[in-house]
Amino acid sequence: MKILRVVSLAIFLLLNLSVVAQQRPNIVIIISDDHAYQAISAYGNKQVKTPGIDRIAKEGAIFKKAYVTNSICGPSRAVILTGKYSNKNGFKDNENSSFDGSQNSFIKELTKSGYQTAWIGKWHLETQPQGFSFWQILPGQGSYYNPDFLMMDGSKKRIDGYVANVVEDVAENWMNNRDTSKPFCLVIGHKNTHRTWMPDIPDLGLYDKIHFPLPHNFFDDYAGRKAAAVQDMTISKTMIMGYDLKMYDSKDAEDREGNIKRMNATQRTAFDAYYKPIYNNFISQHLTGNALTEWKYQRYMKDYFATAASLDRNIGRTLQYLDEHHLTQNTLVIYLSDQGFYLGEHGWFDKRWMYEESFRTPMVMRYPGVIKPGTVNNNMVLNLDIAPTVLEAAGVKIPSDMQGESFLPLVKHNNSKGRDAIYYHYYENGEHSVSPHFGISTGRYKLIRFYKRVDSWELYDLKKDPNEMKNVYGKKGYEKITAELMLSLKDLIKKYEDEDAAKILEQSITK
Ligand code: SGN
Ligand code: CA
Repeated sequence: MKILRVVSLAIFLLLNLSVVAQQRPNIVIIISDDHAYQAISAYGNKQVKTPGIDRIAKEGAIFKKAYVTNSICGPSRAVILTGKYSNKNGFKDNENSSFDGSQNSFIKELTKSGYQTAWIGKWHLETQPQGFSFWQILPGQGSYYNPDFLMMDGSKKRIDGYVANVVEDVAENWMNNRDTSKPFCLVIGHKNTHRTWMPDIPDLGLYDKIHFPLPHNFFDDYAGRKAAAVQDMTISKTMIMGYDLKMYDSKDAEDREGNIKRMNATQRTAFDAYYKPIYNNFISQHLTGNALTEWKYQRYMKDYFATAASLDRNIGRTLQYLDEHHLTQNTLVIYLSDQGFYLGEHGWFDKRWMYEESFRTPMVMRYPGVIKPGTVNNNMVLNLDIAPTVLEAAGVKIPSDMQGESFLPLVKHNNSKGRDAIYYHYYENGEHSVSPHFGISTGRYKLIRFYKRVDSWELYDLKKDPNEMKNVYGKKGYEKITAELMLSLKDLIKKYEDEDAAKILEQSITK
């Protein structure tokens, strides 16, 4: 009798444990590369369609004020993983940093608590992933066509096809073979829409009929903004006709291009059949000056949006996979980019700045039963907050040294106030010549300190000047707000223990 009771108690406990295990949500985080919020229909773009991303927003929440703490690829991913600013996780820039994988991450916390965890696709943190049940990553920036992958056993594997499709295939294959007795956390890292914006073959020409209007500050003269005046990221000067826009004057030149060289014969034939007539037409027009720059902008937009089409389609595939495997109801899905991107604003492509287009990132999140469909969130949230958010959803204690804050309460109770200011620090001082800078944004005002390349302060009133064209630092009437922002900036620097920034501030005060 006693044995029977012990056995039934054990069965009862086991059943309950498995129910608890089942109740912990699965987590799918999709991170794209350089995908601008301006490029998404849910964020108001009327010229392109992004049904995959829009579906997440419609069935969950759209974050209208999601920002990054350091607008560049590797650093952003390191922040997402660790929930810590670059000065704490050590990965400050893409040029000299290499990620210390021995430090803690939300993935390690999830793995420890019984989740199956995987990272598939773009990683870009130099060192190998640590603490995952599985990973299969693109080396460095990865390739659009027939990408190579680094495998867990140290080998390299080339997979035929277009990168976004292949990454999704690998992700689905991992989900098919996972241990279904455990909840899972899968990060899908897409290469799209990184430079050099190479669309999948069926998407070539997708937007050729559309004329993209120039942003009204396309011909910015950078007056009053020292750092903007010395950058090297304009469509007019920096964007390359061959490498970026695929306008090659000879087959030899095209053959030398690594991204093209790796295409198979079928891909190359289709690619050339699309770009050659565009090249011939371009040559016949003899464009110069602004007309040439505007032509480059149209080509940039057409390639960029066609590359984004495949990203969105594969996000749609992930959602469909969850539907077909009855996982939708118990899976939290987050889509975000590693940062925002310039689609011609200020005449630019690329990212890096604390100006809105690169500082802000698209972010949508679906969490059935927790987030009301159609939620529009206007709180200032950060990529820094992903780690604690995911841990809270998984019921795992958030390590006290994580610097982000879970935004689950903000989306659960959509009237919560959230932060009143956010802190930013960009360190790199190389390609594209963007000066290192740090600063504070309250949503209404933004105070930026540039250092190293240029030494200057900028202040913007985003209500009066949403496109950040008029630096009002030192202008009459802004003394009070400048002093207030300076104090808050100091507080945040202290809070996040950013010693580099603290020193620079101190020096500028004693100067
Ligand atoms: C490459 C690109 C840059 C880009 C960085 C960082 N040049 O260096 O345009 O800013 O990546 O991008 S390229 O000639 O190699 O395309 S990030 O996505 O890794 O942040
Ligand atoms: Ca990026």
